[in-house]
Amino acid sequence: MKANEGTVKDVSLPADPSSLQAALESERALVDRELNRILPPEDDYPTSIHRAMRYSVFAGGKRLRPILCVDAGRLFGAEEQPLLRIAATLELIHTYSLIHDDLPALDNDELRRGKPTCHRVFGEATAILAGDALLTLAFENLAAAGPPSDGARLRVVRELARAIGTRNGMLAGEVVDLETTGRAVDVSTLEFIHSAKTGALITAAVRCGAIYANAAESDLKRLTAYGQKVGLAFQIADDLLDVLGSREAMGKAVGKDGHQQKPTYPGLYGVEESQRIAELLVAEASQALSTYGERAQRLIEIAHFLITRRN
Ligand code: GRG
Repeated sequence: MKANEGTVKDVSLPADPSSLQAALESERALVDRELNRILPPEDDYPTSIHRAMRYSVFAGGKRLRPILCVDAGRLFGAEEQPLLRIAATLELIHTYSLIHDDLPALDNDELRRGKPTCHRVFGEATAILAGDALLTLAFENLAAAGPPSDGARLRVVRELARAIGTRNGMLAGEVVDLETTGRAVDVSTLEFIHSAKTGALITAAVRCGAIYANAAESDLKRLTAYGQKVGLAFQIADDLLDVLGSREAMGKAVGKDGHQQKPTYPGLYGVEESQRIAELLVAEASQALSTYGERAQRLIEIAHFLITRRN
């Protein structure tokens, strides 16, 4: 993102925030029902790992990645139930990354989603295994028989594996984040960290919904632009919340980026300019979907919500 780019005219105003909240709540409930269906019951042997997996998945969470996947799939007329299966998979992967990110060897956090972190409740060894198990279950779930078609499913598997891997994916972002902590970084390194660590999975979420719906390459290109811009804006908002938010609202420690000397947008640009960049990215993301008109309204509203959220 170039901070000095011109302003892009927004294509759509966000609708009434309370109606968006209601819609997000109902989509969240659908995702939770699917997660409950997919996850092994707590009393399945060996129970300790199944309890830990369920504890972290159902500790809360906005379910943004699944919701983005569902809304992108709906834009191209996908059927709901198989779409939910892919959407739930995204949340399994996201929760794995949070459990591992919170471990003593990484961020060493005690609170996540307003509750004690997985390793604080179940011990470090079980938390590592619970993260591994969620990641494994995610791909088992995708590969399971049933719709979407084999071709679409294979594309989704590849898309997700790449999004969380070491070449521009989540792991790449995490590694560069670790290696640059405490050091001055330039804008392009910071943009790489944020886009890979957070943006890649968000971009994959919208792309997977569209791939499942058999969207054309030109549509995928537009959704990729939307996902990349929204993903970066989301992480900038996360950086800002670490400075401006509260532990109560966030459900996790705040102010840690500064203490750990992590590279962040507010650290590099200051608060106001970071807010401006996030807003510009959201306007550009909305613009990328302008060709769909009203049909893309929900995705545009979500993009706005992501940078105005309180947690
Ligand atoms: C294999 C050791 C090992 C690590 C896995 C940890 C990791 C790789 C990647 C970290 C990725 C990460 C935690 C990025 C931060 C993204 C972020 C802003 C998370 C918060 O997302 P929200 O706000 O959270 O959607 P909720 O709780 O609402 O789901």
